[in-house]
Amino acid sequence: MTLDDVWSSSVHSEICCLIYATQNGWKLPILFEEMGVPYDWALVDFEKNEQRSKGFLSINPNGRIPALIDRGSGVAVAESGAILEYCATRFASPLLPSPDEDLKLHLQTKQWLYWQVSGLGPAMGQAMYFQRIAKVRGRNDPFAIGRFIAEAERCLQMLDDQLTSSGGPFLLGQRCTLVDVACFPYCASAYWANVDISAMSHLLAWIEMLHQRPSFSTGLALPFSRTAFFGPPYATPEEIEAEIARNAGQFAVISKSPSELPELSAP
Ligand SMILES: N[C@@H](CCC(=O)N[C@@H](CS)C(=O)NCC(=O)O)C(=O)O
Repeated sequence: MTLDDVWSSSVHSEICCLIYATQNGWKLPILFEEMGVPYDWALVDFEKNEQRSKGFLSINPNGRIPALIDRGSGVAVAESGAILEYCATRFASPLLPSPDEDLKLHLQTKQWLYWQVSGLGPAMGQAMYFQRIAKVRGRNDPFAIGRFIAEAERCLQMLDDQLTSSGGPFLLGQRCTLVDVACFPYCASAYWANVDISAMSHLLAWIEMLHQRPSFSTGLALPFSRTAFFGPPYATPEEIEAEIARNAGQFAVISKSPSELPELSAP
Protein backbone atom coordinates (compact mmCIF):
# COMPACT_ATOMS: atom_id res chain seq x y z
CA MET A 1 0.00 0.00 0.00
CA THR A 2 1.27 3.49 -0.75
CA LEU A 3 0.89 6.59 1.43
CA ASP A 4 -1.87 7.83 -0.92
CA ASP A 5 -4.09 4.84 -0.15
CA VAL A 6 -3.87 4.78 3.63
CA TRP A 7 -7.36 6.23 4.22
CA SER A 8 -8.95 4.11 1.48
CA SER A 9 -12.20 2.48 2.53
CA SER A 10 -11.63 -0.45 0.16
CA VAL A 11 -9.06 -1.96 2.53
CA HIS A 12 -10.28 -4.26 5.24
CA SER A 13 -8.32 -3.61 8.40
CA GLU A 14 -9.44 -0.74 10.58
CA ILE A 15 -5.84 -0.07 11.45
CA CYS A 16 -2.98 1.01 9.19
CA CYS A 17 0.57 1.40 10.53
CA LEU A 18 2.77 3.93 8.72
CA ILE A 19 6.24 2.55 9.27
CA TYR A 20 9.78 1.93 8.11
CA ALA A 21 12.15 -0.82 9.32
CA THR A 22 13.53 0.94 12.40
CA GLN A 23 13.27 0.59 16.17
CA ASN A 24 10.27 2.92 16.47
CA GLY A 25 8.59 1.42 13.42
CA TRP A 26 8.83 -2.16 14.71
CA LYS A 27 6.89 -1.32 17.86
CA LEU A 28 3.59 -1.19 15.93
CA PRO A 29 3.56 -4.57 14.15
CA ILE A 30 4.86 -6.15 17.38
CA LEU A 31 1.98 -4.52 19.27
CA PHE A 32 -0.71 -5.74 16.86
CA GLU A 33 0.77 -9.23 16.60
CA GLU A 34 0.87 -9.42 20.39
CA MET A 35 -2.71 -8.13 20.73
CA GLY A 36 -3.96 -10.39 17.93
CA VAL A 37 -5.71 -7.40 16.30
CA PRO A 38 -5.82 -7.31 12.45
CA TYR A 39 -3.85 -4.47 10.85
CA ASP A 40 -2.15 -3.52 7.65
CA TRP A 41 0.80 -1.26 7.04
CA ALA A 42 2.17 1.26 4.54
CA LEU A 43 5.87 1.82 3.96
CA VAL A 44 7.10 5.36 4.58
CA ASP A 45 10.18 4.99 2.44
CA PHE A 46 13.23 6.69 3.98
CA GLU A 47 15.19 6.00 0.78
CA LYS A 48 12.78 8.42 -0.93
CA ASN A 49 12.60 10.77 2.08
CA GLU A 50 8.84 10.11 2.27
CA GLN A 51 8.81 10.95 5.98
CA ARG A 52 9.22 14.59 4.86
CA SER A 53 6.66 14.43 2.04
CA LYS A 54 3.64 16.73 2.17
CA GLY A 55 1.28 13.79 2.54
CA PHE A 56 3.10 12.34 5.53
CA LEU A 57 3.69 15.72 7.18
CA SER A 58 -0.07 16.29 7.11
CA ILE A 59 -0.36 13.20 9.34
CA ASN A 60 2.73 13.88 11.48
CA PRO A 61 4.18 17.41 11.26
CA ASN A 62 7.29 16.08 13.02
CA GLY A 63 8.24 14.06 9.91
CA ARG A 64 9.05 10.90 11.85
CA ILE A 65 7.60 7.40 11.80
CA PRO A 66 5.60 5.71 13.21
CA ALA A 67 2.11 7.07 12.66
CA LEU A 68 -1.16 5.22 12.82
CA ILE A 69 -4.38 5.59 10.88
CA ASP A 70 -7.50 4.27 12.61
CA ARG A 71 -9.96 4.02 9.73
CA GLY A 72 -12.60 2.68 12.10
CA SER A 73 -12.58 5.85 14.23
CA GLY A 74 -11.44 8.24 11.48
CA VAL A 75 -8.38 9.47 13.39
CA ALA A 76 -4.61 9.55 12.93
CA VAL A 77 -1.99 9.69 15.67
CA ALA A 78 1.80 9.88 15.75
CA GLU A 79 4.49 9.39 18.47
CA SER A 80 5.03 5.74 19.32
CA GLY A 81 4.21 6.16 23.02
CA ALA A 82 0.88 7.83 22.25
CA ILE A 83 0.11 5.19 19.61
CA LEU A 84 0.84 2.28 21.96
CA GLU A 85 -1.27 3.78 24.72
CA TYR A 86 -4.16 4.61 22.37
CA CYS A 87 -4.25 1.15 20.80
CA ALA A 88 -3.94 -0.77 24.08
CA THR A 89 -6.86 1.29 25.46
CA ARG A 90 -8.94 1.06 22.28
CA PHE A 91 -8.60 -2.72 22.15
CA ALA A 92 -8.73 -3.22 25.95
CA SER A 93 -5.39 -5.00 25.86
CA PRO A 94 -3.77 -6.41 29.02
CA LEU A 95 -0.52 -4.90 27.69
CA LEU A 96 -1.67 -1.76 29.52
CA PRO A 97 -3.07 -2.86 32.88
CA SER A 98 -6.08 -0.72 33.75
CA PRO A 99 -5.85 1.53 36.84
CA ASP A 100 -8.89 -0.22 38.36
CA GLU A 101 -7.30 -3.61 38.01
CA ASP A 102 -3.80 -2.71 39.25
CA LEU A 103 -2.98 0.96 39.78
CA LYS A 104 0.68 0.32 40.60
CA LEU A 105 1.29 -1.75 37.44
CA HIS A 106 -0.66 0.77 35.36
CA LEU A 107 1.56 3.60 36.56
CA GLN A 108 4.75 1.55 36.19
CA THR A 109 3.79 0.75 32.59
CA LYS A 110 3.36 4.44 31.81
CA GLN A 111 6.49 5.47 33.70
CA TRP A 112 8.73 3.03 31.78
CA LEU A 113 6.98 3.72 28.48
CA TYR A 114 7.60 7.47 28.79
CA TRP A 115 11.17 6.74 29.88
CA GLN A 116 11.70 4.61 26.78
CA VAL A 117 10.58 7.33 24.38
CA SER A 118 12.42 10.14 26.17
CA GLY A 119 15.53 8.35 27.50
CA LEU A 120 16.48 4.99 26.03
CA GLY A 121 15.28 5.76 22.46
CA PRO A 122 17.08 9.09 21.94
CA ALA A 123 20.33 7.85 23.54
CA MET A 124 20.39 4.73 21.36
CA GLY A 125 19.30 6.71 18.32
CA GLN A 126 22.14 9.21 18.67
CA ALA A 127 24.70 6.46 19.39
CA MET A 128 23.62 4.79 16.15
CA TYR A 129 23.52 8.04 14.18
CA PHE A 130 27.03 9.19 15.10
CA GLN A 131 28.59 5.76 14.47
CA ARG A 132 26.54 4.28 11.65
CA ILE A 133 25.76 7.40 9.63
CA ALA A 134 27.97 10.40 10.50
CA LYS A 135 31.20 8.39 10.98
CA VAL A 136 30.66 6.25 7.87
CA ARG A 137 30.21 9.52 5.95
CA GLY A 138 33.55 10.83 7.23
CA ARG A 139 32.29 12.84 10.22
CA ASN A 140 33.91 11.07 13.14
CA ASP A 141 33.08 12.68 16.50
CA PRO A 142 34.55 10.57 19.33
CA PHE A 143 33.19 12.89 22.03
CA ALA A 144 29.59 12.59 20.81
CA ILE A 145 30.00 8.85 20.24
CA GLY A 146 31.41 8.36 23.75
CA ARG A 147 28.66 10.41 25.34
CA PHE A 148 25.80 8.59 23.64
CA ILE A 149 27.27 5.10 24.09
CA ALA A 150 27.70 5.82 27.82
CA GLU A 151 24.13 7.10 28.14
CA ALA A 152 22.70 4.16 26.16
CA GLU A 153 24.70 1.74 28.30
CA ARG A 154 23.39 3.38 31.47
CA CYS A 155 19.80 2.99 30.21
CA LEU A 156 20.32 -0.66 29.21
CA GLN A 157 21.85 -1.35 32.64
CA MET A 158 18.69 0.13 34.19
CA LEU A 159 16.67 -2.49 32.32
CA ASP A 160 18.98 -5.29 33.41
CA ASP A 161 18.52 -4.11 37.03
CA GLN A 162 14.76 -3.82 36.50
CA LEU A 163 14.59 -7.45 35.35
CA THR A 164 16.42 -8.44 38.53
CA SER A 165 14.06 -6.49 40.79
CA SER A 166 10.85 -7.52 38.96
CA GLY A 167 11.95 -11.17 38.85
CA GLY A 168 11.03 -11.32 35.13
CA PRO A 169 10.44 -12.93 32.77
CA PHE A 170 9.06 -9.58 31.46
CA LEU A 171 10.33 -6.13 32.41
CA LEU A 172 7.54 -5.49 34.91
CA GLY A 173 7.33 -9.08 36.14
CA GLN A 174 4.99 -11.89 35.16
CA ARG A 175 3.03 -9.99 32.56
CA CYS A 176 4.04 -8.76 29.09
CA THR A 177 3.28 -5.02 28.87
CA LEU A 178 3.73 -2.07 26.51
CA VAL A 179 7.14 -1.60 28.15
CA ASP A 180 8.41 -4.86 26.63
CA VAL A 181 6.96 -3.86 23.23
CA ALA A 182 8.57 -0.40 23.33
CA CYS A 183 11.97 -1.40 24.72
CA PHE A 184 12.62 -4.60 22.79
CA PRO A 185 13.50 -3.15 19.34
CA TYR A 186 16.08 -0.84 20.94
CA CYS A 187 17.58 -3.46 23.25
CA ALA A 188 17.80 -5.96 20.41
CA SER A 189 19.78 -3.30 18.49
CA ALA A 190 22.53 -2.90 21.13
CA TYR A 191 24.96 -4.40 18.60
CA TRP A 192 24.21 -1.67 16.05
CA ALA A 193 24.66 1.05 18.68
CA ASN A 194 27.94 -0.62 19.70
CA VAL A 195 26.90 -0.90 23.36
CA ASP A 196 28.46 -3.80 25.22
CA ILE A 197 25.73 -5.72 27.04
CA SER A 198 27.69 -8.97 27.41
CA ALA A 199 27.69 -8.64 31.23
CA MET A 200 23.93 -7.86 31.39
CA SER A 201 22.77 -11.45 31.73
CA HIS A 202 19.12 -10.73 32.58
CA LEU A 203 18.77 -8.36 29.64
CA LEU A 204 20.41 -10.86 27.28
CA ALA A 205 18.02 -13.63 28.40
CA TRP A 206 15.00 -11.33 27.98
CA ILE A 207 16.14 -10.26 24.46
CA GLU A 208 16.60 -13.91 23.48
CA MET A 209 13.19 -14.85 24.91
CA LEU A 210 11.43 -12.15 22.88
CA HIS A 211 13.31 -13.05 19.68
CA GLN A 212 11.75 -16.50 20.14
CA ARG A 213 8.24 -15.18 20.85
CA PRO A 214 6.25 -15.48 17.58
CA SER A 215 4.44 -12.11 17.90
CA PHE A 216 7.71 -10.26 18.48
CA SER A 217 9.69 -12.06 15.76
CA THR A 218 6.89 -11.56 13.20
CA GLY A 219 6.59 -7.86 14.02
CA LEU A 220 10.35 -7.40 13.90
CA ALA A 221 10.39 -8.49 10.25
CA LEU A 222 7.95 -5.77 9.07
CA PRO A 223 7.96 -3.84 6.80
CA PHE A 224 11.15 -5.75 6.01
CA SER A 225 13.79 -7.65 7.88
CA ARG A 226 16.98 -5.85 8.96
CA THR A 227 18.81 -8.44 11.02
CA ALA A 228 22.18 -6.65 10.80
CA PHE A 229 20.95 -4.36 13.59
CA PHE A 230 20.88 -7.36 15.93
CA GLY A 231 24.40 -8.56 15.05
CA PRO A 232 25.63 -12.17 15.17
CA PRO A 233 24.09 -14.77 15.36
CA TYR A 234 21.04 -13.05 13.82
CA ALA A 235 22.97 -11.75 10.81
CA THR A 236 25.90 -12.99 8.74
CA PRO A 237 29.05 -10.84 8.28
CA GLU A 238 27.95 -10.25 4.66
CA GLU A 239 24.51 -8.98 5.75
CA ILE A 240 26.16 -6.66 8.27
CA GLU A 241 28.59 -5.26 5.65
CA ALA A 242 25.74 -4.65 3.21
CA GLU A 243 23.65 -2.88 5.87
CA ILE A 244 26.55 -0.64 6.93
CA ALA A 245 26.81 0.70 3.38
CA ARG A 246 23.07 0.98 2.75
CA ASN A 247 22.19 2.53 6.12
CA ALA A 248 24.77 5.31 5.84
CA GLY A 249 23.10 6.63 2.73
CA GLN A 250 19.74 6.79 4.39
CA PHE A 251 19.20 10.19 5.96
CA ALA A 252 19.82 13.56 4.37
CA VAL A 253 22.39 15.27 6.60
CA ILE A 254 20.53 17.88 8.57
CA SER A 255 23.10 19.94 10.40
CA LYS A 256 24.42 23.45 10.30
CA SER A 257 28.03 24.11 9.38
CA PRO A 258 30.12 25.80 12.13
CA SER A 259 29.99 29.18 10.33
CA GLU A 260 26.17 29.14 10.55
CA LEU A 261 26.09 28.56 14.30
CA PRO A 262 25.37 31.49 16.64
CA GLU A 263 28.22 32.55 18.91
CA LEU A 264 27.77 31.62 22.57
CA SER A 265 27.79 34.73 24.69
CA ALA A 266 30.47 34.88 27.40
CA PRO A 267 29.27 33.89 30.90
N1 LIG B 1 9.56 10.25 19.58
C1 LIG B 1 9.29 9.60 18.33
C2 LIG B 1 10.59 9.27 17.62
C3 LIG B 1 10.33 8.81 16.21
C4 LIG B 1 11.62 8.67 15.41
O1 LIG B 1 12.68 9.18 15.78
N2 LIG B 1 11.53 7.98 14.26
C5 LIG B 1 12.65 7.81 13.37
C6 LIG B 1 12.81 6.34 12.99
S1 LIG B 1 13.20 5.31 14.38
C7 LIG B 1 12.40 8.57 12.07
O2 LIG B 1 11.30 8.62 11.60
N3 LIG B 1 13.47 9.13 11.47
C8 LIG B 1 13.35 9.77 10.20
C9 LIG B 1 14.21 10.99 10.06
O3 LIG B 1 14.92 11.35 11.03
O4 LIG B 1 14.16 11.59 8.99
C10 LIG B 1 8.45 8.34 18.58
O5 LIG B 1 8.60 7.73 19.65
O6 LIG B 1 7.63 7.98 17.73
